[in-house]
Amino acid sequence: MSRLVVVSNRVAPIKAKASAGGLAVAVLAALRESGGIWFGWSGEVTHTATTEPHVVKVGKITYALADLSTEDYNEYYNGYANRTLWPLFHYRLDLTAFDRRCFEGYLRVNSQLARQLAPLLGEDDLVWVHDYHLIPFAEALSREGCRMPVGFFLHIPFPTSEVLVALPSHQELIRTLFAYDLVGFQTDNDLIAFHDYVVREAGGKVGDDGTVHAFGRTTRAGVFPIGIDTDEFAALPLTPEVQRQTERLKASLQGRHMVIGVDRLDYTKGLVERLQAFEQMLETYPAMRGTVTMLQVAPPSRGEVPEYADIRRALEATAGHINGRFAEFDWVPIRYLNKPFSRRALSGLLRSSRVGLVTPLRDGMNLVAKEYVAAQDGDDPGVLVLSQFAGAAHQLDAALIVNPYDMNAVAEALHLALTMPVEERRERWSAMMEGLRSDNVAAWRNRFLSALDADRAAA
Ligand code: GDG
Repeated sequence: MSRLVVVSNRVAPIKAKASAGGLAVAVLAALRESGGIWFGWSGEVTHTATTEPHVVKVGKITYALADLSTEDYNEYYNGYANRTLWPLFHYRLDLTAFDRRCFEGYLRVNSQLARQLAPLLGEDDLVWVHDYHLIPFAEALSREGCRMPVGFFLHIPFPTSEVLVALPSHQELIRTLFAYDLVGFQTDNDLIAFHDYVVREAGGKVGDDGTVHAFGRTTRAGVFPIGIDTDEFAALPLTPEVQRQTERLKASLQGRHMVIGVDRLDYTKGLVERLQAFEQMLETYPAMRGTVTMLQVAPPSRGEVPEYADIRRALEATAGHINGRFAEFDWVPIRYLNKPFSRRALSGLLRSSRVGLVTPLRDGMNLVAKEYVAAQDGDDPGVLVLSQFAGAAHQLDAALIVNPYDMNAVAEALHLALTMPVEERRERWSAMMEGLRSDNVAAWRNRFLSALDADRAAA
């Protein structure tokens, strides 16, 4: 069997797993099963970048970690990845900054990283590259003479052509996707947007068999919605420590229902709009005041990017305003926690909540939506209220699907969720849980890797 080599910008912390993002959670689950190499940035910023990665073996996984220089970090990571591609791919043209120097830094770091990985690779390996930081990675690997199959998975949305063409040098960037043997997206919409770009902007062709031709090259593209480790997540709440925490939480709620939101503190997650919808619900339904508490967990993220400081301030102001308006001496409507929790603690919080409110303005998939469902008690499950703009809405259609920009609609859905009879809650939950069990993270990994290996298997 081929060895799996995963490449991603950040590699999950080797010991502490406190606040891994969605990609790291999924990749770790995928690698734990088969073992292999996980290569990426160590998270360290040093005076000069490494020329050889540090290698650490933990169980079945070999971690190969490269350091970045300050210049690399500013141009490749904070600059092009987080201030250009992230906002643009999430349809936030208003927040998209473009700087040619950062684009060059992005290409340079991709080449630098490929040069460090190449000596560790063998021709039987399967290389799986993840996410928008590393779009040009396969092209850089082929310049190093690597010829094994290389696949790419985009965790975030692929924007429509009209948005993508606002990116200077968009052709130069998208052309590099064609150096992969397989390109995977989260949803049909993303694949359609990619095909549309190929045909209308690159003058290319889309074949019936998943092949895509443009820029004088051919690749294959498909949809591979990411899953979670459903059974593992469902079993997490059973530890005594989490049970104690749940008891404390229950005591503090004094019989009130809880609505929960869990998100990295990011402007794509619709946090301000969500709190405003909660406020709207309290305004429209005065009887709900004092009977429900909203808990928003929002660990800080990308703090050095100015737009993230802005969203943090806006969220604090909104939570403060709503609490000031509605709080009583014995009830506060919003509990806002700006810190990370352990996965176990998080699953206990999700399980204790009558409503999971997951309302991103745009999201590749959104694993929290899936984790919320997996964490529920099947006899008395909570209700998921889910944005139509999360990739997860394509699969979790038994959730209450909402438009996160429509504050009144979200407020109505919240009220419906809080008053939904148990039979309906059970029905919706069972339908979603079935899908989450079959389309779990192992299925995602296996489907992607067998598609990537298909040519070699057929030879
Ligand atoms: C990207 C895409 C796509 C959150 N707070 C804590 C914590 N988390 C965990 C959640 C979940 C993960 O982080 C977040 O995943 P999401 O999918 O919700 O969002 P992104 O980080 O934006 O992920 C996204 C994903 O990649 C995978 O393809 O779904 O669309 O944007 O697992 O539980 N974990 C811990 N403490 C926290 O406080 N331990």
